[in-house]
Amino acid sequence: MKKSTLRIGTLILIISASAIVWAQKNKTPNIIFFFTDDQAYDTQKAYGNPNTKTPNMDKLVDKGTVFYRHYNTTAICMASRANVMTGQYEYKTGCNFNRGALGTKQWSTSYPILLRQAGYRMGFGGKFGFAISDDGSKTENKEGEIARHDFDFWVGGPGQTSYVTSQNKTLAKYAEKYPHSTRAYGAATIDFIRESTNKNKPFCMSVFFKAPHRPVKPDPIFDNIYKDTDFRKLPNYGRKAGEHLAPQSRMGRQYPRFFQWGYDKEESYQNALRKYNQLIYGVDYAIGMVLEELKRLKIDNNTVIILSSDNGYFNGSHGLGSKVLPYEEGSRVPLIIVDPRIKNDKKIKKTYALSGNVDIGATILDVAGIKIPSVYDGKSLLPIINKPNKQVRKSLPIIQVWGPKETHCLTVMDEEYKYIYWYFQNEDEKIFASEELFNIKDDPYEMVNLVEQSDYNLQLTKMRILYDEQLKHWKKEGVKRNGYEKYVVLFDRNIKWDQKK
Ligand SMILES: [Ca+2]
Repeated sequence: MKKSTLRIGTLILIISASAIVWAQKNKTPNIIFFFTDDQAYDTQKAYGNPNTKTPNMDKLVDKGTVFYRHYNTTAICMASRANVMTGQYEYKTGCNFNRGALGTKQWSTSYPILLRQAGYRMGFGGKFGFAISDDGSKTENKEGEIARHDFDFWVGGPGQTSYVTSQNKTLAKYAEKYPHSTRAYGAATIDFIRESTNKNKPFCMSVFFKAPHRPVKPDPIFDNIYKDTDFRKLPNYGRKAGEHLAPQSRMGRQYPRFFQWGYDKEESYQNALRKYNQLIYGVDYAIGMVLEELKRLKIDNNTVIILSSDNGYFNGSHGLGSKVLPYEEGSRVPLIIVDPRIKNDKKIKKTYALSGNVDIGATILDVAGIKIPSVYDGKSLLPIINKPNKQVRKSLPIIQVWGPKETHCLTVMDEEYKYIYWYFQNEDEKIFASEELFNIKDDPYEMVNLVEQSDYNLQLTKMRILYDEQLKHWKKEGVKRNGYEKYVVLFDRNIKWDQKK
């Protein structure tokens, strides 16, 4: 009797254990999206910088897929954040600092709303970065105030937020242990994960770090990390390496910032790079806190992790500082996706397939098993992770209509080339509308404009066609508010300047 009871007991144990394994295998995956602010691609060893220390981001690289040609379709905070959440280009969101808020219609199909409807527990931390309203107002300093009601857990803040934890209302309770906000976001994420697992619900956490955005105030506990490091310079560093670029590219705040932010002198360059990378080290530490917790809770095998940034950073490339412009250092950023559901040996480790910030929202929906709305410009990147040499898009735009009008331009890229059209003219100063064509594969630092080289006529024609198609899409689907309508004329290559004026 005793023996058979034992056998039945063992059998039950085996059955229930396999049921748990089965359930875990088929369980809805959790999602953690780490989003940094102003992190250039050149900030990790995986992207070619030997001087950087990012041990936890390196772990993501080891387990995930590294996207080498990932771009922000608008390379500045507010617009980029709206792109990421809605899966739509800026001319469809109508949202940028000096243009206006995101409409409620666009927000209604954002990934946070759709995942929550599908039963996910939704968390948000950090700089939300845009307002949501239909009255066209920018609602300064109210970013996130409407969105917070669409999340189950909220440690977000309006405006730029603060590196001082106690100065962020929603984060203040972490201030004693973590006085610098970067680590506090790690601690808050851990709390959210614990709450969600206790409730037995799949979760999606978006951690929008403030770092490494200015002010230059890294966590002092990491002051020693780079104190002896001398950062190398990219081949396109310095003012001379910008002389061949369109004059319009020098007409915004990016140009004086080369001097203002100290990239011109060796000592101040090193100091700027040390502090900038120290801010990223703080993010790396917070990511490490979260990874450890996932492992401890044994949910790391069912949690998809995405790491990216809202725009790049010039750090002196082409004699520029800051972001905004469509050149590589301004618009290209890291993207790493870890999907532990795919076996390591089958996973694509790195890809040169073109991807954009609009693809992140679409990918998150796909991970959650939710149909991607037809209004999305973004495509799921999961097929790329699963199949070598797979592409999900043939072209990608970069939209620049922020700041001084002189710097406004539209860019298109395909798998090899980048084409930029600068519409602005000032005949008195001999500035004319111009085009730039770069072969990103052979010339990743954009040192040779191929427009005047007859050998590249065919490629130029091809890129002009792609450009015209993009503008047609703008005309057809762009919002009719916040001043976006006029660009279908301004950016038209075939309309003369006199008619544009
Ligand atoms: Ca930013």
